[in-house]
Amino acid sequence: MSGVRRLRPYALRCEHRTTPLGIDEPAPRLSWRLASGLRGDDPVAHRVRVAGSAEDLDDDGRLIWDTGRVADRVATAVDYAGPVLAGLTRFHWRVSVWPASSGAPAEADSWFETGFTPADRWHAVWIGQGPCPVDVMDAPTEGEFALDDRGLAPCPLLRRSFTAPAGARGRVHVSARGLYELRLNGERVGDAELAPGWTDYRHRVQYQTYDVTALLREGENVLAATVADGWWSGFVGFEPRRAGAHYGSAPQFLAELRLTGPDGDSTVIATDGSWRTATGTIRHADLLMGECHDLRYAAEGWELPGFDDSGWPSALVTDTDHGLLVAGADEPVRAMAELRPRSVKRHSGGVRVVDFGQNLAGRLRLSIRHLAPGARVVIRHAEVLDDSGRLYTANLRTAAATDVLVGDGREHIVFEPRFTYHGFRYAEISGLDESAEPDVVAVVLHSDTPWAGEFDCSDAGLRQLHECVAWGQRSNFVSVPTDCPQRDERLGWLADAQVFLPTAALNADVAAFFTKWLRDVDDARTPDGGFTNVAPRLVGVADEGAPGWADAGVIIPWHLYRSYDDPRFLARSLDSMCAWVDLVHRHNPDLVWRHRVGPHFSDWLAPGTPTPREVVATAYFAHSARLTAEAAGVLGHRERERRYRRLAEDIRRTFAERFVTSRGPTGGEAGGGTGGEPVVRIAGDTQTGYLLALAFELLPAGQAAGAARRLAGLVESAGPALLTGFLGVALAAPVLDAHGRSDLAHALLLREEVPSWRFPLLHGATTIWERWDGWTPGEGFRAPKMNSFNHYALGSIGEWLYRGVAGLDQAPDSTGYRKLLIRPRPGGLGHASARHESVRGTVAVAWERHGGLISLRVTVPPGATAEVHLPTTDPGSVRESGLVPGPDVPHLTRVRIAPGHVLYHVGSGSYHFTAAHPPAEGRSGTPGAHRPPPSPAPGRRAPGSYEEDTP
Ligand code: RAM
Repeated sequence: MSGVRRLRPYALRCEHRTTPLGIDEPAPRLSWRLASGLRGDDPVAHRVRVAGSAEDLDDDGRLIWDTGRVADRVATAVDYAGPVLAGLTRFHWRVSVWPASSGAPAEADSWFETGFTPADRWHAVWIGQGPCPVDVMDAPTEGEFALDDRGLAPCPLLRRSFTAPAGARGRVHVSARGLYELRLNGERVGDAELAPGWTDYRHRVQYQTYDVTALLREGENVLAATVADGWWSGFVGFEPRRAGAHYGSAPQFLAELRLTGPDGDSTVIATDGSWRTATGTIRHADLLMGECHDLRYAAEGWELPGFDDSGWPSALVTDTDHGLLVAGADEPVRAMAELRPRSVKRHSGGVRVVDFGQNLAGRLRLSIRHLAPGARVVIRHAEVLDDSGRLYTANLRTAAATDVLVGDGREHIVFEPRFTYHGFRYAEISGLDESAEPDVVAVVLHSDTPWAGEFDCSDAGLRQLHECVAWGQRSNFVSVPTDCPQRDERLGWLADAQVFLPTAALNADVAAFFTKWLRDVDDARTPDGGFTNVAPRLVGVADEGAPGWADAGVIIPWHLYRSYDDPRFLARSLDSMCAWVDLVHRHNPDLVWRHRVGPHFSDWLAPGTPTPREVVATAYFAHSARLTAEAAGVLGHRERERRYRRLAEDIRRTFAERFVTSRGPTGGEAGGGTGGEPVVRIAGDTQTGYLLALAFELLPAGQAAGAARRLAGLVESAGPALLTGFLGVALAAPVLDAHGRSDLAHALLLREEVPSWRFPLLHGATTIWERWDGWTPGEGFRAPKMNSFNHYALGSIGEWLYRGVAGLDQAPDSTGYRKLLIRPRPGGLGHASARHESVRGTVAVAWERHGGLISLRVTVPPGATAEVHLPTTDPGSVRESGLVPGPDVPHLTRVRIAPGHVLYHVGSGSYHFTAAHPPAEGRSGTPGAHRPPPSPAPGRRAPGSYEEDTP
């Protein structure tokens, strides 16, 4: 077996992040994944040690915490439970994992650094510019883009110099009320964009910690910050009565640099009234409106030592409170990829329209030569073009999404806005030299959620659908999960997030991202205990949580717990979950949820007959009550578990009494009972009504099959097509599949007319549209007031590509992929494969049909098991790695033979099954406008490239 790698831990994480700085969780979770090249190479024990240095990990006498050897076959994480961790300190840790086979454990080391603890005192205070910054303002000229009218102000610059000894080490802790970019001696500190990220700044403000040792020099050093309005004081959302300045009126900054000299002496350089301030080239920067750089205002060298700032006024100390500062719990937004133009079209007046071939969230980087003093380059952004090939921007509503560069005559400029982002595929650039070829890239920005999923199959359309879903995720995970990245909205809508989470958590590791956002969800809660519709909460956007929206406060922690095997998602949310269910109950004692429904969005944007609102609401009420009971059960809160289980049961019964009728058994009618089954009808008789009732298991015993038949009938008679909106669509394929109609789920995926997923793809979509019919050949663009071409909600189908088409799933009672469920639904496809980097290790499935055989490859991580449903019509034909699977094949047991498949139970490791299988029927490829994904610029990771530390 030489060359085969044995059991080993990899991908060590602290709080779901790789070597994070600034952990302020007192009991951080330390986790690892497992890999092995052998079958059944499972762990039997683990040990975690924590020490103050890497060397100390080897010395048991110097450990800070030691779990000792813990006999455990499944755990891949521990929550630190040693002595209180000192703040602002690096801790090293080691995990040792013992395999069953031999005595020696496999080990891996990592580290994390703590942030401020209650025992650590901040020295920094909040600073900003005085109320009347000395500034010069040009009057807008005729025809110019006059964003000044919107009250946007130049970005404050803040600087302070200090001296450092040779060999000093430094950590800087940085935050802003607004957005910041910090430089040390002219070099960028860290690579976070749009930091410190969006939270409800009335409740908490994140700070980030950076290691700046490499940027320090002996002698004079300069900390130089630029701050911008961002979510703090800029435009956010769509509410005209409160379009901007939601939290404050001007940005503020806070930073604390802790220097440790070679002799161990420490010095603190912190923001205070001694910092100097001015304004410079950035004349305004706003998330929705865009950014303007006027190089004529450049204060050359202001970020470098030696600059004379004696003429700059002192910064104003705006606040000395540190109570709301928290360490950032997520990885920040970063520039994750760069795309080069696919085409550049010239229009009159030297205007170019650049097509990047991909709808995305980000901004341009433009390299420009010879821009005369006062000459302006204007960049506008759009997702789509109109019939004349010009930008269609009506759907951006009030978001100007316009960046401007004003030249000062210098020879070469690289222009990239720093405090804005746009949702776009196309950019219109005007003001460039007629003859110049624009040297431009699109910089893709999103929260750095390590990519953790791959999906492939023989159908180009489904591959493209997966890509569109993935790009929708990238474009909308920007500090918070937003609905869309382009118009004046970009809000953390709760329903959009809950329907998309199952897809998102397969595509990427979103554990840290959602850890942070669940705090926003919690901060947003109304005084009476209600979850809201958006988080962070925004004045002017209806607070009162709607059914399916507010319920995300219950659904999301539950799904995260299942995906990441981290019960703290539930522990942190349980009280709020209970409060939410109690609140709905209080207002609706008869258990039909019709009061305190907020704006009741219902099955948002569903075509066709609306589902009765009480059906939607009451189904969600039952679901939330049940998940709350489950969560209480996991956490061992027996009394609560019983209470909410009883409530869930009562709501379920009420749902059935009020909304479900059952006649029969009869036969014959469309969608009705056959074979003695009752005819089941749910009030409103809509697809979504049946989907909710079936997905949330609300039907009395014996009625599910009848309801599923009716659902299938409704889907079939519509096309087959879905007539569902945001809530229903997420449930469609999983529910049809669970009731034996994976064929219909496949049929929906093949449909090319409105409403379908393929229709937009055939008309050039590169991300999922907000509306099934956002554009049609007959009608053109739909309602510009609400028509995004980059909305992930309808992309919730992405989950079924992994779980259904490829067959990569976990059992209903499994958490963190302990018990895999491998059950491909080939439909008419020739092959499909999926891979997911789970908290336990790599899970992979690949199946292929060829020459009357199906081949199924499965990878099960150490410590996990799998139920493998091998689709075959001939159980006798099954081979595993060429052998007849019998008692002599270890780690593999045949459980049963069922119609159409054989079920095996397998242990960890890789398996290769083959069996007789009818050849693929139907299409395995789709004609139409399918295109390869855009290629990244050299030197960048491919967008969504697989996480780096895979085994
Ligand atoms: C719109 C967006 C969002 C949705 C709400 C109800 O503003 O489409 O996605 O959740 O409405």
